[in-house]
Amino acid sequence: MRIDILTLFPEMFTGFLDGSLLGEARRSRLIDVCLTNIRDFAEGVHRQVDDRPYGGGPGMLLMPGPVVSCVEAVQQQAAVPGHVVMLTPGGRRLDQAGVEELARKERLVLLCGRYEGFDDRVRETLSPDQVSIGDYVLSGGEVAAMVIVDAVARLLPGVLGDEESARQDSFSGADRLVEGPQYTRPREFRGLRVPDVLLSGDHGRIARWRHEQAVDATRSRVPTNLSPSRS
Ligand code: 6GU
Repeated sequence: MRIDILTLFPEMFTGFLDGSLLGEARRSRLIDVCLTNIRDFAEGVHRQVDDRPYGGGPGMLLMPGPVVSCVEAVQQQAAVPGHVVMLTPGGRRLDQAGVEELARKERLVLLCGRYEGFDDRVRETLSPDQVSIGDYVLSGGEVAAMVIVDAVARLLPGVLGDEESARQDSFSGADRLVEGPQYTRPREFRGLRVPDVLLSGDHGRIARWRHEQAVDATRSRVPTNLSPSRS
């Protein structure tokens, strides 16, 4: 997969992209991440990318010219056009099903905003997939883009090494359950013992116990929606 990240702050991504899972995936050519600075597409001596909102109001907006030119130039850099994702708190809220959908794309173009947001003609011109990572406000789309890259990358074949671990993750599979508790050595820690069933060697019983624990964990964390069915 190729992922283009369009941002005014490409340096924010350097440590993140070199990190263990992503760094390894990039070195193995499983994922190609390309950073482009939106400011490179600004005009004039001042390379201006933002301006005050018409009608008044706080802060600055990203101007449509540099943003749209940047997306168009980046789209020309590869044979296949990318699925354009605009990171904005007003977008559709990302969940694991949404991540799986993005992971099926051959190419993603992640458009990071700063300041108070984008001039709306960016949306009108590009018809991007508008995505939010949750109902809170970040100072820019960069951290949200990192969240998407991380969550998408670990679903790509070969990135995790163990394909089963992605399938067993919380929110994965048809039932979308969170994972229940897990334990490693020692068998007893400060008086807390590992549940006997996990030491029983009875794989059927262990699987049933884990499913019950996942259902309980899902029920106790979700306020009203998403009521998992017991089976
Ligand atoms: Cl994608 N951008 C910003 N600025 N804030 C957010 C967000 C995105 N998702 C949640 N909050």
